[in-house]
Amino acid sequence: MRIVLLGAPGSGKGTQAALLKARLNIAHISTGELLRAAVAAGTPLGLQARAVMEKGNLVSDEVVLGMLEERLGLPDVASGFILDGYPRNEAQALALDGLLKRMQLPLDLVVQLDVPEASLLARLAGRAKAEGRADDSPEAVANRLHVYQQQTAPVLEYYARAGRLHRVAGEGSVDEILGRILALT
Ligand code: B4P
Repeated sequence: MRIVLLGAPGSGKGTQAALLKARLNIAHISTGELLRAAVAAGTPLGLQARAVMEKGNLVSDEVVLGMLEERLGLPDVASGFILDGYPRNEAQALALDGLLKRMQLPLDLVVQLDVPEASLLARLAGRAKAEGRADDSPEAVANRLHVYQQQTAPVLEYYARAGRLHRVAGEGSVDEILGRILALT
């Protein structure tokens, strides 16, 4: 099973992807996690990405695509994957279609976690307190939501136009939401 999980910052993508990985025994590929790992390791890519991420902006398409292509080449992808945090703009959606076609890995499911903005703000404020992630500051969160509306909302349209988008209500208990996604698999 190959799944793309879309949703605004704080919509629960990371949370649900971890559960889907365990339930479906497939790889969890989070571009945000891959970038945070590069930042923590201080690689050249990480040094470049750090300032961009702290402001809540998107890292360049070229960098993220290269990172994703490398990740999709690892053996665990053979059992399937959940892609969490990619694509984030229309260019990335087109690049993903091209990449997966070339790799002969067609998608089975595209899911959007739908969460009202007030809940997103409350969740991210909670995580800022609990984890202190640099991009959960109020300024960065406001920018991330703006970037989502401007750049990522067209990705939803892209998949909806092709009749491939499944919307799932992203409020309720984590298990309830997991059940809604699993019902689509
Ligand atoms: P991400 O790591 O993708 O971060 P995110 O959008 O905030 O989602 P996240 O997975 O963390 O939140 P979640 O909803 O799980 O991206 C971070 C940055 O990396 C981006 O801003 C960008 O700079 C860069 N980046 C990543 N991908 C990129 C790409 N493709 N191109 C360019 N740049 C890229 O969880 C949020 C909170 O909600 C948690 O505290 C969780 O516990 C809570 N929560 C989850 N489910 C809940 C529920 N049902 N009820 C209540 N709370 C819940």
